[in-house]
Amino acid sequence: MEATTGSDRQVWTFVAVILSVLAMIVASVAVVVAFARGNNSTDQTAIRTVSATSSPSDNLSPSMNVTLEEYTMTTNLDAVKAGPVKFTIHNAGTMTHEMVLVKADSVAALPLVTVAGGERAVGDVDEEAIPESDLPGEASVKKGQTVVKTIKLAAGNYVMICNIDNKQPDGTVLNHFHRGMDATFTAG
Ligand SMILES: [Cu+2]
Repeated sequence: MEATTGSDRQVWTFVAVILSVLAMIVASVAVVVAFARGNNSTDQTAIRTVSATSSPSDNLSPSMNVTLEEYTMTTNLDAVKAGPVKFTIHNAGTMTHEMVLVKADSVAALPLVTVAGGERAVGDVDEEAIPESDLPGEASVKKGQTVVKTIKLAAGNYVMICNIDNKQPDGTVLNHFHRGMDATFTAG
């Protein structure tokens, strides 16, 4: 009996040691978490202070990435800084695409070709009906290629389109803008 009691005591001492070690681990984790939270809130305060003292356009990027493919146009940003903007335009598709910049409020505001028989098919964007001053720049990009081009942009809303026509074997025209190759952004 006494031997058993002694053994029990040893077991309880062991359990007590394990519990204290666990308690210390839990306490350490709590301290680390509290410290991390504290750091985080300090960072957020710092960011808020910076934003409050700078104008919105100071935070805008002077460069933008554009990806072209059948039949989408995607940008990595919704807004850029007005002035010279460096466009890095990658064609991830299997045919030639273009990026034509138009200073316009929306895709719906673009003039469309309504008369058949001209240079462009009905429903294409009528680039010839857009004033030169609202066409700041464009770039043609072959499949798999990347073109880097800096284009000067006044502040305002912009639409980029690929207005390429591909004549199909049946004689109809496939226009890339029709198929959804457009994107919008602002320069500020
Ligand atoms: Cu295209």
